[in-house]
Amino acid sequence: MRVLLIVDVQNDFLPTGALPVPEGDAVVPVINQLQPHFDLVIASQDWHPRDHGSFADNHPNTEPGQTITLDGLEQILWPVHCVQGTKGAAFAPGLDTLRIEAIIRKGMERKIDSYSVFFDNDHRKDTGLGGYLKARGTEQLYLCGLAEDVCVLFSALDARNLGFETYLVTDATRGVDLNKGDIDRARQQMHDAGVQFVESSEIAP
Ligand code: VGL
Ligand code: ZN
Repeated sequence: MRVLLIVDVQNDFLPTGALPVPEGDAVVPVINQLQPHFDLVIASQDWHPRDHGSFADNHPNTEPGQTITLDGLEQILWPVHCVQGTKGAAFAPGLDTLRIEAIIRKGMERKIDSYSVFFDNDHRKDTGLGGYLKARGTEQLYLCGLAEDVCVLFSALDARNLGFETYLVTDATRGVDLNKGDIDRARQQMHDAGVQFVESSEIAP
């Protein structure tokens, strides 16, 4: 059973969005081409309440990019993004959603962020995705989407910890690179954790 997990391909992560990922829109046609080659397609959405603690706007005298302590945990502050029900939180235009069998929404708890699609950033709460994927007989898990050095990274690391044979589709993801080198460091971390790298042409020739 080969599964594709499409991470956070949402308007706010496109180059014109609130938290722009450079070339983020380039992943859409690649992901559409990939989908028919999988037994199961799952997607996630970053889905924050407007008063979410990861928004700089919700803390006086702060700017996006700054780090604060949120409920005892280090938290990078971001621009307001992916607010529940807004256009920014919707899937990117052109993303083929018909084959998506389950959608996991995350980041709904005000006092904790959730980069990984499996757990929040302190592993307090399980989204259930790991159990779902195991129940569905997942053998190989392929990740794609946005952002490579944030939500894709943490999802891939958790996937390895949960024992999945994990792949990153390298041309179906893009990173923010908030601090220069973040994307390279993310790749290194994934490599060290046993994530394998593939190109879409190896899956969908
Ligand atoms: C993400 C920053 C904040 C992501 C979500 O989807 O990579 N990045 N929230
Ligand atoms: Zn977010």
